[in-house]
This record gives sequence, structure tokens and C-alpha cells, in this order.
Amino acid sequence: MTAEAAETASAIPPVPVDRAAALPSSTGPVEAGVLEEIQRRVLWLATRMVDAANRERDTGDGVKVGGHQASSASLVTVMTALWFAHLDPDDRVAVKPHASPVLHAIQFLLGRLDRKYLTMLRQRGGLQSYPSRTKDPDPVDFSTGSVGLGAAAPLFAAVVRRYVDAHFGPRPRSRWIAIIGDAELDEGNVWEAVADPATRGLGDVTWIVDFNRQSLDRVVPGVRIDEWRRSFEAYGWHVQEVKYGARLREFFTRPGGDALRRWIDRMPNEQYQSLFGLPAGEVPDRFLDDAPEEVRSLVAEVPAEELAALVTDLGGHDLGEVLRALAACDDVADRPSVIFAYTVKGWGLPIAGNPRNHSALLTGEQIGALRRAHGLDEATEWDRLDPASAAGKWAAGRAAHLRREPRRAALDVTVPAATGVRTAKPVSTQEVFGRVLVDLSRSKEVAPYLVTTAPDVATSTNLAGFINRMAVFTPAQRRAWSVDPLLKWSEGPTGQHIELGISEMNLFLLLGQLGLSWDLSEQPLLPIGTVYDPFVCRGLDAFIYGTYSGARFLVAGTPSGITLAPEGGAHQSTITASLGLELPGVTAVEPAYAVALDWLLCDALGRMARGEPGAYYARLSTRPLDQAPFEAARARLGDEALRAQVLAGAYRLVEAADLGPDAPVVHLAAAGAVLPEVLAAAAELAEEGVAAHVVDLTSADRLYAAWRGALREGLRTARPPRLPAVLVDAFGVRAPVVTVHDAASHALAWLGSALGVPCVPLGVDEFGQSGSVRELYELHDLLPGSIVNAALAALSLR
Ligand SMILES: Cc1ncc(C[n+]2csc(CCOP(=O)(O)OP(=O)(O)O)c2C)c(N)n1
Ligand SMILES: [Mg+2]
Repeated sequence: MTAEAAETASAIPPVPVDRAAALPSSTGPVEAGVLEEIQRRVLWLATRMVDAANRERDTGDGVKVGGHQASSASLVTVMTALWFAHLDPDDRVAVKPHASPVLHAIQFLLGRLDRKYLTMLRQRGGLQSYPSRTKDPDPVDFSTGSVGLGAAAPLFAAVVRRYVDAHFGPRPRSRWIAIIGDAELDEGNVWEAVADPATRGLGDVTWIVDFNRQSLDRVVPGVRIDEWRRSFEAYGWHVQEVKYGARLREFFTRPGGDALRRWIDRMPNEQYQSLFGLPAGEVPDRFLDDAPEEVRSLVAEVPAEELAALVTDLGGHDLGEVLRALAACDDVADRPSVIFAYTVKGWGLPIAGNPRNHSALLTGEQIGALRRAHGLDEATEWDRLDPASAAGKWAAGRAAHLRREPRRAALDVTVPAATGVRTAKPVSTQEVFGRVLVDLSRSKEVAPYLVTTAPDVATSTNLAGFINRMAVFTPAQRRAWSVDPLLKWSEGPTGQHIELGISEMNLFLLLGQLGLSWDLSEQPLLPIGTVYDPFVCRGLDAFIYGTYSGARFLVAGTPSGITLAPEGGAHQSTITASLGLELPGVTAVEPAYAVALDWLLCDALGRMARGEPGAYYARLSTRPLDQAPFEAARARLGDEALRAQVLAGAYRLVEAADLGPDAPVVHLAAAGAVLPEVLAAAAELAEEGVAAHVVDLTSADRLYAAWRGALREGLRTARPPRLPAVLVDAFGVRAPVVTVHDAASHALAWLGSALGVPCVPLGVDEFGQSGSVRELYELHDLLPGSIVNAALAALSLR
């Protein structure tokens, strides 16, 4: 909005409260006036923080800083009520991304954030634009930013707590609170989370919807509250509304007050919202447009000025009402609760309720006026509450009450280096994955911490063996009705598999929260999820969310690529290998052979058990592979050296035969299911007089990271970079390279650069279709003949 528009918009005065009234809090009764004073300071600091970032910082690049004064103001009352009255130390809260200034203002007033950060919103090394567990300097329970995920995260954290309590004994009670924008309810993931049976019955969950009826672009059309109420109730939630402030509630008790209430309730958002920007004199006409006679006569005696304040007096800015609703949610212990808190976007600011206020910023003059209105000046504007005042004393008491000890991420267990999986027959990595888990489930030391989850694909991703032994987790014991000799799923509170409906979003959200259980539930776990690799992208945003939040987990994407062959179609995964490579905080592995996978899985779980940060993504296949080539490499290199190379990301599977000093040399480097074709190509090349080494890339991700790390070190120190040892060991001689991958060819194409040689990348760069492995490999040039030709092409490019 323009400065002029902001200037003319009317400010909504804070609701006057009976300052002496006692409000309930978790640390005893508190005078309403004390909380009122605190929330005024929160409003000021949150607003000014955004203002300073925008008006007083020269970034030198012309790119706007931004920030959300209106979205923040909307939640000042709710968040003041939470931190300064409702919360206990073990409660955890997700805060709507655009209210991060409010969270930081509160942390500052509680003494948990240094003063210097208040002028460092959205500045390097300062406060993040949106709450961040990993990057903000003050305590943040849940990262938010991608709307919808912040709503679901505490719900899944509660699922995890229920699991932890059942397995390891009850932790001190936590309430799991999500403060979300009303437009966040448009995100499908919110409803996927609410609908899943795994999230039912969680009485410690409360969502607070900042019901300001505005999104980014517009006033949310119509009146959606009834739809939402019915939806939540259908999913077994308890619904509260905090709709009217004290003045309106008083007015409703007058004769005819019911009619006024009905009139306001039925008014479309658009009409109601339009009252905010109006000069007070125009409010009565707009408000009474089409109103029934009894409403007209009821408000006839109310002066225009007062009417504007009256009809915009909403419960989400009434501290007592908010606390009442929170207490009502505490009383409902058998299901999650949602509070619709009616609020004003931009409450207490001159941009209140303006339809274009989402990114609007107050002008310098408006800030000056606001500063004066809050009784501050330039010398005092960044102060904490006066420690000698009632508000200052109350804040200090709350800070002491909310103090929490840091938690430990490590488990006191040692995961074995290998389970010793046997490999007599051809076997697929997916099958080995299942066997390794069954084996670990027999370990008295490790098994208690293993927890698996899958979105309705547990059996088809080989988790069945684990589940048969460890059972499915349900809060109460369930009777088994069918007796299937192969599928022995008993369900009860000791089960260690959490089954989800088909929602990959939910899978990654749950994995993310399982992976933070060490912090949020004081119990480190070893979480393992499975997903059809083609559907990793369905949950990708939640995958990113979990890893950005610092979660530790392992996910197996299986089966992957076009190698799922007859089963595939448009849904064969080709870009997931690149995702694995590129996702920060995720180590992607794609071994071809059983023992290599065993080592990699045990190593990953061992790192998780030691509390090391990071997630793991294993891209697996259902294609059975002959294990003899690996056994030959094992005999040649020895277990110790081979294991080290497998974990580092690459080893030489086959040494080319010595064809004499003049024979051309080529490297065939490949990952996963395509190794048999690569081995056959190497043999064909040998017959044609070309010496082909075969390198198995067990983790192109780690290999790339090692190479990038070396380059980065080089460019930062202005010294020539040195090839990392893993590349030298696996490739040795300088020779052209062909990369072969059941994934987008791009994912491995960088190897040429890394080795400083010509590279011909083979892979899958089109959508898939059904067919046999042979037919599809032929279609994408992955058969030995094509690999041979690619090798000759690479040699010609020397
Ligand atoms: C997944 C995602 N899509 C889009 C955005 C951009 N965006 C940020 S806030 C917002 C509107 C939010 O409206 P609401 O949730 O009602 O919050 P309010 O600002 O009204 O408090 C949008 C579209 C985002 N942050 N995340
Ligand atoms: Mg909104």
C-alpha cells in the first residue's frame, strides 16, 4: 500500500480491559493490566523490528528487506497470552512464519535474546525472516516458513511423544501448540495430517488459527468458518471459537443484541473487512447496508466513532477470552483442539484490516506517532520492561518458569558395523534392507530405539519382516481379526512400526519429528521410513523441512528408477538421485550390493546413535543382482579397505585386465541396479582391446561433497585444489569416463570435471513407461552395447 493509503487508514485502538481483573496463568493469577502492558510492548517491538530492518539498513543492493508488521500485530494478543500466562516449560509451540518478529520480541522480553538482535531482523547472523530451529540465536521449537508445515509439525511431534511415553515411560507433559494463519488451512498437507488415523486422539495438541480473514493477496472470500468447523469435527477434533471482544459481548446482552450478533455472523468477510479502512463517519452506513430494522435501531444510539471500535472488537485481542479458550482446550483430553481466534490483521497499527496490508510497512512518521503513543522515545524504544515495574517483575517470573535444560542427542548404544548379511544367491538391495532391519531387531542393545514408518507401503518395501517381529504401534492393544501366516501384524502400545495412510507428506513430517525426538521428547530414536522412490517428490517439501530443522532419520526410496520396469509407467523416479545429491543435510547412498548396503545402513544408524546431525536417503531397487563381482572385489581389497571406500562413496569394483601399455583406458562409473550391464560392457571392451575399470559409486553424494569440499578449500585459500583420496583410490589413472545410472544422466555428469577428463553420461532423461528391465534399458541406452559405444565416444573426445 502507498504511504498515503496507510496514512488514511484508521487505527484500531486496543480493547480496553478491566485492568485490575485477575486472569489465570500457569504461574498464578495475573492482573489483566500487566498482560496488557506487556502486549503493548510486544506489539511495539515487533513492529519496530521490521521497521528498523527496512528503514534503517542500507543493504547496498536495492533488494527489499521486507517483513510483516500486519501479520505480526494480528497475533500479539494470542502470543502474549501464551508466553506470559499459559505455557509451561515443556510445552512446544510452532509460530506462523510471518509472526517471527513477535516471537523474537517475546524472547527478548523474557531475557532469552540479546538486545543487539532487535535491529538485525533478516540480517546475516541475525534473526531469520521466519522462525528457525537451526539458525535463530534464541530458542525456536519448530521451524516454519512453508505455510502448512508449521501446523502439522507439532501434531506429529505429539504422535512421537505418545510413542515415546508408551515405550520409555511418560515424559513430563508437553502441550503441542501450532499458531497458524487462516490461509494456511488452504494447504492440503494440513488436511492430510488431520485425516490420518495416526494423529487421532492427541489431547495435548492445540492449533490456534489467526482468523484475520486475510491472506497475502486478498480478503478470504465468503465465510468459511462453518466448513472448517465441520471438517475438524468430522476428524474428531474439539473446536473453540474466540470471536467477540468484551465490548461486543456486553452489547449482545442488551435487548435485541442477538440480532446484532446474527447480523455480524452472517456478514461476508469482504463487507466486514471493508469497515476497517473507512473513515469513522462512513462506518455506520457500510455496516448497516441491508441490515434489518432491529439492528439499525439497536446501534442508532452508538456514535460513529464508537461503532467502528465496537464492531471490530474481536476476541482474538481479548486476553481473557484467549486464555479461557486455551483452558477449555486443556479440559478436553481425548482429542486435539483447534481455536479459531478472530483477529485483526494489523491490529493496533494504522494499517489495520487494510486488504493490502500483508507486506505494508509503516512510514517513519507513523512509527514516530506509534512510539509516542506507546510512551517511548528514541532513548527507551528498545528497552526491556522496567524490572521494577509489575510487568517487568511478571516477565522475570515467567522467564524463570519457562527455563529448560538442553537435551542430549546421543544414545548410549553401539550399532554394529555390519549385520553380516549373507549373499549366496542374487539379491536386491530392497530385500537386503529388510533383512538388515530384521537382524538389527534381534539386537538387545539397538532394537529398542528402532522405529519404522511407511505411508501404506510397508509390505511392498520389505518392512514386513521387521513388523512381524516388532508389531505395529497403536496407543491401545487391538484385537487381530485375521490370521495370515505371512502377515502377522499385531497392534498395540509396544509395537515399533507406525503405519500411515498414503501421504508422503505425512511420512516425511513424521520422520522429521521422530528425528527431533531427542530434543522435543527427551528420547533419541533411530527412525527409519520407507517410500516408493517415485513418490519422494510428493513429500519433498516436508523432507526439506525435516532436514532443515536438523532431524536425524533414514529413509529408503524403493523401488527406484525405471528398474521397477513392468510396475512402472509415468511414475518411475528419475530426478530423485539428483535430489539426494543436492539436499543439504542429507547423505544419499545408492549401493548395488548386499554387503555394501549393510555397511552403509549400519554406519548411518551408528552416526545417528552417536547424535551426529544429518539424515540419510538410500535409493534402492527390487532387481536381484549376482553378488559374485562384489565378493571378488572384497577378496582383492580386503574388508577394511573396501568398507572404508564404500562408506566414502566409491571403490573400484573391477580392475581392467592388463592389455599392454598402448591399450586405451576408460572408466565405467555406475551406481545401483545398472551394474550388471556395466560389467558386461567392461568385458566386451576388453575383447575390443580397451581396458575398462569399473567403479561402483556407492554414494555419489559423498563423492561430490568430497570433491566440492576440496575445490572450495582451494578457492578460499587460493591454492591449487587436491583431488580427494576417495576419487584417487577409486579412479587412479587419468582416463575418460562413462557414467551409467538409472536416474537422470545429469546426476553423475560432473565426474568428468572432477577427474579432468571427457565424460559421457548415460541415464534416463525422459518419462518412463512399462516394460521389462531389458526393454527399458535398451530404450534409454543402458544396455552393454550402448555403454561400449559410450566408452568409445569418450575415448574419441580425449
Ligand atoms: C507454501 C507457501 N506458499 C506461499 C507462501 C507465501 N505466503 C506467505 S504468507 C501467505 C499468506 C498467508 O496468509 P495467512 O496464513 O492468512 O497469514 P496472515 O498473514 O494473514 O497472518 C503466503 C501466500 C509461503 N510462505 N509458503
Ligand atoms: Mg490471514
